[in-house]
Amino acid sequence: MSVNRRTLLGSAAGLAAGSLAAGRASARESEAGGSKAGGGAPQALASAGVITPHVGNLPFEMIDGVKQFHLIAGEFNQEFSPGFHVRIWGYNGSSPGPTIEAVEGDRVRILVTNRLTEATTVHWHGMLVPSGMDGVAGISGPSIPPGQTFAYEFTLRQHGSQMYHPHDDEMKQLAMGMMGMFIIHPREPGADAVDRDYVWMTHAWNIPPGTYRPNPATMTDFNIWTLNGRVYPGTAPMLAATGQRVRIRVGNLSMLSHPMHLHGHHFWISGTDGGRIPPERRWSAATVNVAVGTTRDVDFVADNPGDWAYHCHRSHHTMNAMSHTVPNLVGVDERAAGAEIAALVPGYMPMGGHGMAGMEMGPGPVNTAPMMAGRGPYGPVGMGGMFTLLKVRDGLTDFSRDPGWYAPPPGTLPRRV
Ligand SMILES: [Cu+2]
Repeated sequence: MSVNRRTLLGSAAGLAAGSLAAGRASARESEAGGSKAGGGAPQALASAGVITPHVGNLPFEMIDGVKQFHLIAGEFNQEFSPGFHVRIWGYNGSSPGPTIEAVEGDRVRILVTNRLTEATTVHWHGMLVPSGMDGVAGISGPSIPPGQTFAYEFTLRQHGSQMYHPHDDEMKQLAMGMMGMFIIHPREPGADAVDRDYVWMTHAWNIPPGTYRPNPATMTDFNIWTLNGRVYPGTAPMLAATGQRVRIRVGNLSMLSHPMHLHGHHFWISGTDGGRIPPERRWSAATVNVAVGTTRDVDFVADNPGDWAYHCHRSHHTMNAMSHTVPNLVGVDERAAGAEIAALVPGYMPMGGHGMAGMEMGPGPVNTAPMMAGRGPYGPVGMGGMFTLLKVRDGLTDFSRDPGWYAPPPGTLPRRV
């Protein structure tokens, strides 16, 4: 269990690359709530590489000293939260696509198979690649026609949290979900190594309730806000044992910025798409704005046991499909009218005039996510969208399952006076 990332990544070339990749994939799947977790090995690996909840990391093969990855662009169904399915585009069956993870100095080859009905490219966002490998349609090099596979190949001259996305029919392809993270570890992480290294991609979608495909023509009117292609309460919690060093990396290729806020801890803003920030230039905060087209890494010690919210601080971004075209009813007593309407429309509930946070959504259109949902030990959570939890527990060793709700010690709950 004391294998550190440097030892592990350093020895990666000497291992059967496929088995390492497979081990990592199963560690990620167990993190995402999947069932493929094995015995102890994935545990060790989980603390060595990045963890991309719900999505996992892309396996690679070592071929003549080159790490070879394979991205497959295509259309598929994805469950954003229980019962809410969307028809979107992405890579290898998910949006965001699986995280590509490598080490500064690696030679990488990324095969890209295009199973879309239109041409695509991959742009390596924030990465120092030769001009011809930059993936801008019409300029850098050829686009990939439908049905064909092209190889991008370059040497990683940098470290940091970078991204990948198409630069061909970009507005539609990004809106449909084509994006992923490309994490490059420093060759010598030194004191910068962490125990738990989480990766999230934010995204904004316009999926009117009752429909299945995002509308890529939307400019500002989004109604679904995802973390790794999931909305709360469908998002997995992040886990840490008390005292562990944790990193959270966030990439944003949506059309709005997301101020990501962590409860119970201060963090150091420790990296951008320009790479890791030297320690003397880091900055302490509890919120970091992840602007459009950027990434941010934050590092902290999980020294405060509990269940801590982690969310975008734009409050509409922690809601699911909102009825935001209804009149403003704040201050209106609509209960009498609501009772009359409910007699005609079973399940109708007046909303807007009184607090919405306790409401459980009644029957509505098929295929959408309730505006606010989730239930905790003290009642309704009233959240959706870009919201999840950091669960910090003393002596946590099993990271393959949710440890349940935190039990606050006596004297640490608000009391009635
Ligand atoms: Cu946001």
